[in-house]
Amino acid sequence: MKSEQPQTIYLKDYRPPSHLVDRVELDVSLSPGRTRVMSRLAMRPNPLAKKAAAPLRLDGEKLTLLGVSLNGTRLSPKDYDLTETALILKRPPAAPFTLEIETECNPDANRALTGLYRSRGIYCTQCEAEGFRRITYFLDRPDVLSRYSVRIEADKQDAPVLLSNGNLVEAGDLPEGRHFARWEDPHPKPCYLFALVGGNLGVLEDEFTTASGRRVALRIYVEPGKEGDCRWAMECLKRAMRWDEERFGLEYDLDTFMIVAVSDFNMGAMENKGLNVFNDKLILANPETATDEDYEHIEAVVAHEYFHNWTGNRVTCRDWFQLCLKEGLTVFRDQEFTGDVRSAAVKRIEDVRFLKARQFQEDAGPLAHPVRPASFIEINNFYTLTVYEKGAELCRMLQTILGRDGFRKGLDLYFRRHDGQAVTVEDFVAAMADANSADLCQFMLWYAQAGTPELKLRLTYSRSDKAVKLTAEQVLAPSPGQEKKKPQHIPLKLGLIDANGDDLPLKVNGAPLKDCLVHIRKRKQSFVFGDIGEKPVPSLLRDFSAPVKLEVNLADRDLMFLMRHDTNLFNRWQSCQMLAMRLLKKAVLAVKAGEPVRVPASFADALRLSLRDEGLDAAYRATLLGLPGERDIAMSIGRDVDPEAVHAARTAFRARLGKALISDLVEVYERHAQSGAYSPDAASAGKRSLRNAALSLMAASGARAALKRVGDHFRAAENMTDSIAALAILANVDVPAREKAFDAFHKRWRHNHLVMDKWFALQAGSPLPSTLDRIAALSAHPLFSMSNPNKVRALYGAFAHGNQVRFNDASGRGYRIVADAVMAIDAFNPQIAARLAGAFESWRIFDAVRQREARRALERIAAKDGLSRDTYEIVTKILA
Ligand code: B3K
Ligand code: ZN
Repeated sequence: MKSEQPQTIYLKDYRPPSHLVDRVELDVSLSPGRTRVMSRLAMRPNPLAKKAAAPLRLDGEKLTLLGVSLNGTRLSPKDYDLTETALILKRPPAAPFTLEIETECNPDANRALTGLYRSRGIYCTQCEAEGFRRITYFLDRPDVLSRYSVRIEADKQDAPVLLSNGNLVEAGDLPEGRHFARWEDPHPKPCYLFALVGGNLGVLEDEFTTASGRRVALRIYVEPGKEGDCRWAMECLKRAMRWDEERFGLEYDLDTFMIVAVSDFNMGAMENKGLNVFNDKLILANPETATDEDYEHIEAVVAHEYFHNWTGNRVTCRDWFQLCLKEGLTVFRDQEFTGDVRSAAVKRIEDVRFLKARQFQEDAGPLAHPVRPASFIEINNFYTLTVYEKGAELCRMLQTILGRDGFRKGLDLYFRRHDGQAVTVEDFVAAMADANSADLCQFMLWYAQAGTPELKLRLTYSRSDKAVKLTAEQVLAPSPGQEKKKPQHIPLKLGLIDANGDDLPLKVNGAPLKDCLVHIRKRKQSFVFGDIGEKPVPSLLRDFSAPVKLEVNLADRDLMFLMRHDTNLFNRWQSCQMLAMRLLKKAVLAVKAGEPVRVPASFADALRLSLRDEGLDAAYRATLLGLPGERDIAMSIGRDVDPEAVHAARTAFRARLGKALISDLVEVYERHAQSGAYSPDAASAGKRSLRNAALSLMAASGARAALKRVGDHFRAAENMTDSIAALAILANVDVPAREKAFDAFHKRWRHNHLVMDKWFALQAGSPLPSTLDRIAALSAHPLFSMSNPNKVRALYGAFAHGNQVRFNDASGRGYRIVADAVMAIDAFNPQIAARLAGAFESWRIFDAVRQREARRALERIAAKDGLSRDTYEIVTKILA
């Protein structure tokens, strides 16, 4: 363990910056091992800072200081303190001043992929959250906004393309084969939005005319030769730009918008002003190499980063505790975008499925934290599902409470008030409240209290009163550091359905209920709906109107009725999931008792009806076939979980269900065969998704003919979606066709690093016991690399986060494999190591044998010498 304990930073300790930086002039001379950075800062003391004449502390890490000048006079080392993490000017002037700092850094040695580094020879930067301090000494915090002018110089052959934020104002050749470019960004920005790129890049160009008639040049830069694979991303970008104008009245504000795709990137993408940098996985697509899922993902992330231009860049965060202000809101916006350009119901289902599987898990474990955390050790650990996904749910609840127009009014006011500022969650919620004259004080608790509220609903019908009584109780379990919690404002969208499947009008005290929405504000509260002539079936939490765990007294037959009749498509799916979960948990008990697993005929019949319902679109029907996953089942059981039993139960359940539905599945499979050229559009993708879901369930039945069909499907596949669907099925079964398929796939795609990631991931995710040996072998595969985050995610990420049964193998070997990887990666890329270590977060839900093994692995990591702050924080919190 580290000798000195990493420090915790608290929201309550926020102080305004001591100084402001009005202008930043950077002169960067790129060279692989020694890049020189000259920084010229126009600074002044911050009038809002409390302490006058405070020393000026500039953050800096892994830099070599070559010189400092103040107002043109070179400083001597006695004028400043230099530490591992800062340059401190002891007596900065009280009047505005110019500070010049010359430093050197080493992009080639940078494997942490934060600051300036090289990815396959391309210079690029990643500054969020605190990477700028690895480029030069600076007030590296989001509430210091400056105008930037950036001159970049490099070897012309090595880096013919030189980019930074804003507009290109000058470029030219220099002696000795070098050249330069100068970029100016007219918009003041925090340094985390700074970006610089240099390299040999091809470009795909296009144009967009904004609603007010301004022409914007669009450019996507990528490794030469891959420009054609950027076409989809370009289309998505234009769709997103149009959508933001139409839905939120937000136009782009520079003359150019650039995206650069690189292969080594710690996350998905980054919204640097006017110069987004992307993981190439989220840009490159063609039908042969990308699946429908990849296409949809690219669409969402291109849109997300673009949307940040307003929610994040024009209005930014005061401090990193406010991260959800930009991330939750921007995720909400990208979800709405996808819902509008694809199927809204399917998108909502996908998002809720993800939220419940992953964010609820985070909320239930040792890493639980509020959407706006109150403290952290390492901010990079807080780019979490809670901040992003639950953060988006809070925005969605605001829209549900205020209505679509009300939400838009709130957002308009937010931009009117705060354009060009660095603000807080309070500012955002105040704009929402003020624009709608709404009281959102209680709503603020959603930002401060961690954990998923449990919502217990009881419904009773009184024939004599012709009334339905709904009793709601919210239970807020303690989470780390929060023992007692206050009741939250839970918007509950509901319907009452009569025997014909029609929604009954909802009346409370004789008045129609607005938006079919009740507001639960107390710990226990009841509502009475009158004028109800017969006992209805309630449809509750429609569209998942709040991120809560729903518990309700509905019988299996009610759920089946809802699966068939609910007018709310989301809730048909939700009812199906609730019922399936009940049955799967029974299946786990059966497995443990050595009894056969059963699938009630009524459940199979209900699914069959939906499967045959041509009124439902294909993508939607495919979601119904997706049963709760092993992780969902384990979480629902909650303690002393035996993952082998969960796996066996779910497998047996699918086998039974597959058998029961076999002829329908074959029929669906055959009817949805596609001919003609591949198109990534939602309707075609939906058909492939239904067809492949049918194939998967068919194969689960174990029928020989079905497995043969999988092999045929693999060989006949004309696009990556179908290939991967077949390979994913084969990955899970121990048949000779499996190895053959993986070998053939490897042979065909070994030159495409993105496709190979899929090959690694499918093997790592396989529940077969041989997977543990396979991981060891794959980690030595010539195409595997520990320093490429995509490869680490494909192999170790898919294993630790996605393979419950083998990661939690009773032998403890799964834990050991991941712990070894965490320690190896931690030595050079703490962010990636910490994220992988997070896979241990649920260790306490498993049985004692597994807990002992997990603890051992965690303690081994914690004891490692020189462990990074990132991994230290995750591992100690998980062990606490
Ligand atoms: N804002 C970036 C994430 C930065 C993560 C830093 N560790 C991408 C995004 O959410 O849009
Ligand atoms: Zn984002």
